[in-house]
Amino acid sequence: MILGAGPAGLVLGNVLVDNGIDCVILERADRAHVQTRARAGFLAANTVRVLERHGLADGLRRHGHEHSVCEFRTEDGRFRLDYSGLGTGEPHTVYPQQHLVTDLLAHYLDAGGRIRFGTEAVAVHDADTPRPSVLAREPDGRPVTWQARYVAGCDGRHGAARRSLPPGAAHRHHRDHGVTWLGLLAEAPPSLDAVGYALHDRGFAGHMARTSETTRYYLQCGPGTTADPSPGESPATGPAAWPDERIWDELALRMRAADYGPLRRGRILQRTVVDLESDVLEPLRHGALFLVGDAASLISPSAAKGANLAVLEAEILAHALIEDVKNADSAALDGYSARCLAYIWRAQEFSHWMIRLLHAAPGSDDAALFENRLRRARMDALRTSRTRQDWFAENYVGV
Ligand code: RFL
Repeated sequence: MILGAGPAGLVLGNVLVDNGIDCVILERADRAHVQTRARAGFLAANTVRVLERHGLADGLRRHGHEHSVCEFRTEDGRFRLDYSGLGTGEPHTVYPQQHLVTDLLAHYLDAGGRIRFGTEAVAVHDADTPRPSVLAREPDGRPVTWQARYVAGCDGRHGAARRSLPPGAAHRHHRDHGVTWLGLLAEAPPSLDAVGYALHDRGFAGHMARTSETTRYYLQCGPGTTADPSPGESPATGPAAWPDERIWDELALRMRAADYGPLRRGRILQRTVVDLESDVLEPLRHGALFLVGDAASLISPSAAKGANLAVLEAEILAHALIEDVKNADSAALDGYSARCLAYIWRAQEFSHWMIRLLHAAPGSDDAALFENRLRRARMDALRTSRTRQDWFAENYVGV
């Protein structure tokens, strides 16, 4: 039984079904919602290899495009890194997550995979007994209980899998990085041929291509900012504080458009408030319940790792389940948690480094001044040291 039809659940479902293992996916949302939820877009080279290995990469090969340059804009000027010529020499593939999910779903259904849309998992019961089960709510609200030999919790950070862990079953590592971004999707072509990272006294701004007609932008904003209207919200932090015009003016200022070229403006299609947080559960297994993707660990989008980890972990779990079910060999299942956590902590470490590269420490006391001098030196090393650039490229494009 798989909870959730995001990248993790669908990669897992596809590999299992293609290997003759029966499974059912329970997905809370309807199909249209799942196929239009815009989130990630930068796929690491290893993610593309995983998808290719399982015949899941046709769409991204046809419609995705390679991307390999990032541009940093700071008070000291700008510099570009072509990371496909550094580190492991690999580019990203840009392919919107909702298109990937659409492809994965089509492949899964074509292969005879079973999925229940509009069905919310409520709780996983008896995961540490020989008879685990999932209590779910059908689209008409009726409760239903599914028996399963194994349950893969691919239902994200707020899903039933995490909630069902009994106290003490896992340690939760949590870090709030104290930075908030307004995540924006603009109906506008990309404004530069690179991922743009702009550091400015007023805060961070980021630019990431999605398609020829849409671009994702990030704007560091004040803590407490909200994207949806709420009763009693403050005019300074509510969505009304961020009309399209203010967003574009602020992006242009922080990205130094006057010096480096104008931004191509358009309608803002989506505003999401993203608090930069890290959250890792350890271990990722409780009896028959396995945590995968965002359910296992949450990572800030500063280094674009979340969807990539989800795909990687799903493949690792799929192979382990196949070994167990077909060959009665449970060694890989026993090693699932430790193996994935090694990747997760590497990604967390790099993401943490990126956060400290891209954001000024708040305040003007000695500690903040010291941190900000370190940040400037970090950027300077990235600008001038080939060794540091190789390290950056390897971690930026890898998982
Ligand atoms: P998902 O994609 O959240 O899918 C979980 C699915 O589970 C369903 N669900 C339930 N179903 C049944 N019962 C329940 N109780 C359920 N509760 C939830 C949900 O409806 C959903 O369909 O998790 P998954 O598969 O682990 O995939 C993780 C990725 O989606 C996530 O890490 C990335 O989107 C993060 N991320 C990025 N990652 C990258 O690798 N590269 C990027 O460029 C990138 N950009 C981003 C991002 C995340 C963003 N947000 C959402 C903060 C940009 C943004 C703005």
